[in-house]
Amino acid sequence: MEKTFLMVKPDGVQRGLIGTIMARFEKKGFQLIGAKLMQLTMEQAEHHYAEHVSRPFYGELVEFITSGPVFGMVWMGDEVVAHSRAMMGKTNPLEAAPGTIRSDYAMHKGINIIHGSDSPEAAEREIHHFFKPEELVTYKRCLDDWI
Ligand code: DAT
Ligand code: MG
Repeated sequence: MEKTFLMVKPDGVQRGLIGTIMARFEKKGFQLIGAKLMQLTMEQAEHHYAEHVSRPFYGELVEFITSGPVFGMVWMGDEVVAHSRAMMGKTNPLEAAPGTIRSDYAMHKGINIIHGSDSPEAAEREIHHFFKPEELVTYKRCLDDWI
């Protein structure tokens, strides 16, 4: 079953949106298999955003993501990567479709509430980076036949 790594960014944590965001993924039907509050180190931030190292916004990006606690989550379900990207909306909240997380709760492209893996391969990499195997719990849900 596909997995993804989602992370409520420091703006979402400070604004009290962890529960609101988790509720969207729970109600959709995805299964939570891991979650934790983390204060990222500069090393973790640089590793996580390594693909953006040459972009002009990179300095601000790692500064922002280490500016306060983040809430990391691992969710599981059919095509959870694509579904969660759709539920998040485009990077720039101005371009995100109404009803998406970034459209509903954010205004600025650098301060956009949530991170989500952009492919199943990236998800595997990011889950491995932030979670130990024993921090993930898989279990049978009685509602799986209905989703
Ligand atoms: P996403 O988070 O939608 O996967 P991304 O991987 O292209 O977007 O970029 C990672 C983060 O970097 C993004 O969530 C916010 C920031 N960012 C991206 N493009 C930016 C830009 N043009 N100006 C400022 N911040 C930007
Ligand atoms: Mg990305």
